[in-house]
Amino acid sequence: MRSKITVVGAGFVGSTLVQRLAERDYADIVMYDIVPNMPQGKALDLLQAGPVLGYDSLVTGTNDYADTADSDIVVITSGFPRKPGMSRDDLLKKNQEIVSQVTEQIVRYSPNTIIIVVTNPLDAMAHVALHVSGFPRERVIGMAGVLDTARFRTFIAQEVGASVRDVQAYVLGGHGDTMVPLSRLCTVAGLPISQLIAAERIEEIVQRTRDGGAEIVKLLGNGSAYFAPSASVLQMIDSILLDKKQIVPCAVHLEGEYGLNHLFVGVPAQLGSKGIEKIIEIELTDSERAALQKSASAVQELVDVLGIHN
Ligand code: A3D
Repeated sequence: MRSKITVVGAGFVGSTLVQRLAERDYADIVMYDIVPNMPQGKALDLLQAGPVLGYDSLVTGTNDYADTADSDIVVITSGFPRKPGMSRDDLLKKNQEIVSQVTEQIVRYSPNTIIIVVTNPLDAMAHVALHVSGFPRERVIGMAGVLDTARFRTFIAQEVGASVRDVQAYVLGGHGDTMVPLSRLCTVAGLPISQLIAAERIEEIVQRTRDGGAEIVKLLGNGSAYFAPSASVLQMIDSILLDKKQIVPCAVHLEGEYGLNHLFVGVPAQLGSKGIEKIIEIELTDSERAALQKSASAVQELVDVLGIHN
């Protein structure tokens, strides 16, 4: 039987993700949105690309959660995107309500699914999904680190004129201004970037990475990034569905790892058919640890506003 993936929210990130998934040709996909008819229209359009591109993925659009039943993976992209001048924090309460409602319905129809959260503010919304679902932490994962790391890798590759494939990096911490790009461990074909790029320039690239989402929001004028975010979710789904056991940075509910407790923070995790199969603890320097702690505190502030205690 083919795998089944549900994408909740048929907006920019959701529909671009469904397109990428359909083209993978390894699962049937259900696209849910509250807007009547819109997901059905997008699904039909994507279905009709199948004969041209050669995929058989069945893409269904719906406004009825019953159609999402028995999904192997559910991705939550529903919510309000960040507008210019709006901080991720502004979105908090609005999106908490949406993510709570969506999670209740997902759990009702797919009690064994793996949830990937994309809605911002990311770490806090992953917390909401974990809390409302009552799932073990292995089955609720936030997407942010793959994207933040991709941004860092893009800028490093451009700086040294290398292939993005040769650039390895990790960005840890919450998905926000306090994220922690680990420049010490960033390499180009195995060479530490400290041997290739001046320290001040690395700092500038780190800052541009931190502001990566805002830079695009400003340019677009309306809405936020979706090509790279959807590609980042796809990488996580690939690893889960194909049991590739890739180690990628993602938001995980930490229970003591990195000295942090009961909080979603971006760390490297191994993704396989069971969801999060292992959390990788990188040995950090004192300053990196302090930066991660600062980032975790920023996430904690949001979680405190949510009023969730677990
Ligand atoms: P957008 O194009 O507005 O799509 C959101 C969709 O959600 C719309 O089609 C809405 O109709 C739908 N929606 C609203 N409420 C509900 C509901 N209750 N049930 C089902 N669907 C609903 O936004 P987008 O696709 O650009 O972004 C979606 C979310 O992802 C936003 O919260 C973004 O901030 C977030 N995002 C996160 C990242 C990360 O790296 C974490 C990157 C990009 C976007």
